[in-house]
Amino acid sequence: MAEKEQIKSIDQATVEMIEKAARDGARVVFERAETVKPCPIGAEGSCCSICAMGPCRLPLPRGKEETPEGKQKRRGVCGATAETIAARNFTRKIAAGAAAHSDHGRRVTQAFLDIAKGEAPGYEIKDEQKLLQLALDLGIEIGDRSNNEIAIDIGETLLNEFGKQKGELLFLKRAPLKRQEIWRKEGVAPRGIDREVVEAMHRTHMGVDQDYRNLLLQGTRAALADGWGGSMIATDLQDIMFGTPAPVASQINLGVLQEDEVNIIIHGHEPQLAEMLAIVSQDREMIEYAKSKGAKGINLAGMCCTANEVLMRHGVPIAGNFLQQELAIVTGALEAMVVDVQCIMQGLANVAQCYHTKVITTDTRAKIEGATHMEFDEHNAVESAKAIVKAAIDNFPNRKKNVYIPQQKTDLIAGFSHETINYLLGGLFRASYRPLNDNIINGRIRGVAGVVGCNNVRATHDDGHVRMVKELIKNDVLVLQTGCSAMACAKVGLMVPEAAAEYAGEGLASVCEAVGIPPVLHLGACVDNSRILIAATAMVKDGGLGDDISDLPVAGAAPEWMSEKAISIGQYFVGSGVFTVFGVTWPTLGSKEVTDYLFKDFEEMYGGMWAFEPDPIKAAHMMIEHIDKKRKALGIDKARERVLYDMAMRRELDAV
Ligand code: BF8
Repeated sequence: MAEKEQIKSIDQATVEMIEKAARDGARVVFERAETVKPCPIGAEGSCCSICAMGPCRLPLPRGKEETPEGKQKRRGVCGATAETIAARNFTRKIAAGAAAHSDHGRRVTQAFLDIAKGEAPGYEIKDEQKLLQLALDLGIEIGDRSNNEIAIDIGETLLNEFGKQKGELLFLKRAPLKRQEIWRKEGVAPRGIDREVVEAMHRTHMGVDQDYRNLLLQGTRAALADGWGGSMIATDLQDIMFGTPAPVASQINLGVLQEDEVNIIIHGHEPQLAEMLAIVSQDREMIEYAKSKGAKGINLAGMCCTANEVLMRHGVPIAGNFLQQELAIVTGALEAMVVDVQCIMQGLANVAQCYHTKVITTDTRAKIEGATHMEFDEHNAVESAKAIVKAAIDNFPNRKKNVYIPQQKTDLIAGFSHETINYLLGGLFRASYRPLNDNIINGRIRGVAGVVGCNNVRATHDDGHVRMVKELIKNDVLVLQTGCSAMACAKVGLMVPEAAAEYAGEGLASVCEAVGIPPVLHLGACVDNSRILIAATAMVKDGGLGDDISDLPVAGAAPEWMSEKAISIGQYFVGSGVFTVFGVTWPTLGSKEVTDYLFKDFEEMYGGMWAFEPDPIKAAHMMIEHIDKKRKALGIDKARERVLYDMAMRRELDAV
């Protein structure tokens, strides 16, 4: 029977651009995916390529149960079992994901120190309150010292977290006490960020750690070093340098590109360059220069997580998520695609050959053959950014005839940092999570879900995110989002307050309407998943919902994941006590023992566990079931049954 053709995207702008790419002869990811099929053995984690005696491919017997003898024989050349191979591959994914976020965190910390020392003109410390709070958290003296003096101590203390060899990461102390005890008991409290990544790589080298449980222990430790280390450091310092996000309105989708302006997309992850481009692209001198080339102005838009960073802090519009990156070039209206690190497809340079777009790499760690390299230097940020904007403007007259910008763009509200949620819920003078906890306890809000992660071309673009999130909010689950997942839901209009009345269950809608928030909150980029850890901790600390993150009626998901960073994120959520379900594919299916260990035994150890379910509606119901299980354990399941929304309750809500 012929394979059923997968719908490529639920997003009309994406569909139109895929068709245009085909007409223009540009090969994009959607087409490449048709010719390059995933290796089924590698996909389930059963291909070992860590030494030159292999690669050893150990497929599961198809269509029948594996016999004990067959299992004994299913070994690599060195004797490695399918369990060891699956766990090794999984741990390496965590190490790579943790390394990516943490190296991001390191560069941010170095930039922070440069700013504090006055060596990075053009930047400044924007959020003094958060700076002082962080100093208090880290036990750094405030006294009558200047912000820069305090910031130098903070920067040096946090930079030390990367290379630290013993003890525990400082931010672990932010977690609920019970969680810290679990980490110590299980032996997974990270010592230093780099140390855990390096040890994970060492242990997965040929002939080192060959006990899958012990391998996954190190995987958990490296992942926690990401969530409660590298990522959390990145989020905190970015907020201090560039401002803690507050609610901001903007628009999303390829329709934000402008036909008569110089279009520049900033794509990647670290916000230092994007922050400067946001300023420089509004510079009068630059705008005049653009006009001299026949454009009406300069239009900066974002893509992937950099987009989230500059959206959250400046309201810069988003052109699209991961699978739309090449399609932005296909519009024929993009003068420059400026990239730094992570999630940047090499195909960009190839697609750009069909159009006039300049692909500009800016980071010494990430170059692409065929792209123009213009190094961004934080010490000379204004000039570096101006040179990039000027290169884009110079490219405007080179536009060809094949310009078509799809119409689609959607309004959204973003900017929901932990601090903002605290303030919105509790008010300036009594900022707290109390109203959220109360509404969970009384059942108007059933629970909270973090839905995050990528697009994956092996599943219909955006479909998993949108269907899952709609199902969750319909069932009164408040949804927190980051990354490309947030963009998928923003594109269909779930991130405006009016979405509550249209899509949310009655309980959730009533709370959203009273507070004036959308039922789906945008918390930022992927490093900002650390905001979700802090939000969960704040819920525990506010009381009434148990004494650990694993007691909360919460769940996590990445329905369209593709990146190793997503595996690291999932592992640190699980290791922090959160039930987490992934879609599309699962990378340990080649070993039942390893999969059972992650899906079942982990719950005993960490209170959180993994699950895999490609159907987003079924996955949403697994999350709801878990939330209900936690409500029952807390003794608040009855409250939900009694919820009837009479006028008195609505008035009470209005007073929140
Ligand atoms: O860090 S969600 S595709 S852009 S990995 Fe990449 Fe995935 Fe998007 Fe951001 Ni996160």
